[in-house]
Amino acid sequence: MRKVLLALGGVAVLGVIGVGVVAGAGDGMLGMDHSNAADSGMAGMDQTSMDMGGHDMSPVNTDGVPAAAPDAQGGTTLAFTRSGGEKVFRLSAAPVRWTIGDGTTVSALAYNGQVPGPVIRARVGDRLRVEVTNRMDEPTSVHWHGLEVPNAMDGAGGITQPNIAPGETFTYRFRVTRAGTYFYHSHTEADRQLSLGLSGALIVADGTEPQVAADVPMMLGEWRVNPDGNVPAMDYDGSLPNWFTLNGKAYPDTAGITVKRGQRVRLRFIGAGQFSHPMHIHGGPFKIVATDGHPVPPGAQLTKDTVLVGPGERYDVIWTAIQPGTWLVHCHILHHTTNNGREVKGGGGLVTAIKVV
Ligand SMILES: [Cu+2]
Repeated sequence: MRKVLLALGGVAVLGVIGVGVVAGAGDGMLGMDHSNAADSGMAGMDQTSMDMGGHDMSPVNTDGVPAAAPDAQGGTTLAFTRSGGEKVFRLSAAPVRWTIGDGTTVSALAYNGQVPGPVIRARVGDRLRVEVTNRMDEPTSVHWHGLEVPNAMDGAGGITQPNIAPGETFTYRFRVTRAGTYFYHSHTEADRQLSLGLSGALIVADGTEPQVAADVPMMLGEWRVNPDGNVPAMDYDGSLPNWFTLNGKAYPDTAGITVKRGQRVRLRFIGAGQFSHPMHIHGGPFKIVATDGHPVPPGAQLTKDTVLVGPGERYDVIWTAIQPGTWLVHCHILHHTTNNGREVKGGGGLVTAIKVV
């Protein structure tokens, strides 16, 4: 609710520039005091649409929901069966109590009980059938971010399909036409559901990818953990994230990577949350070989040591292990390398390491 007010306030300011700016400053909008904005009765606000906006900030109800094992990993490869020329995958969305690490457990929404959801791996030309069952008490849908699918399969809840009601199953069918790094996520109350864990990587291969010793999807995400529980992390006061996760875990509980000197690592950074993360690798540069699922021609590949990964973006980078040692991979917004504001064993949050032996 509060976020909707902020957004509408912004529209009003933009729409009536002279008056809007003065009114905004005067009524506390610039100070982000949303209560004042509500009281001021900003022009153009539609109470009904605000209610329908329904940015539900409540924690996930996990009463009676078993906790995943503290060392359970998200992003495991999703098994499939074959039927009628299709690869059949099954996703089930349900609440889970998920340990993000460093002794902290959140109430999350998860696909197949893990955060992030399992990785769907496919090959160009595959026909996919993904059966999505909603085991939550709120409606949902699944969007295939970056894939070119028929409109009716696009998963924009309430736009291209009715939402999947609690207890129901919806079947998505489409053919994958391009190799690359994609992800799937809820597109119903996405502000809430994606922030609370409903996303997973989708990797399409065509056999022409550069060969590497380790190929690692890295889903970047954020959490707002309060003393009495957690709520969706969003970009406004009161809900700013204080925990940051790489594939559903905060350092020192993030999974590391081990390769030999001279070998190459492909990291597939996926901006799965609502914040931007400049991802930096120690120990040598990397090449950006693909962006948003599109290969970068060799002559255009930037050599860098930091890449800013915004929400929704994917960057595939290839890093070569030049020297032995433990080389950090981390976000360079260093607040994002803390756990609730503190460092543990040299970092927190969006930190992992490549060990070169
Ligand atoms: Cu960051």
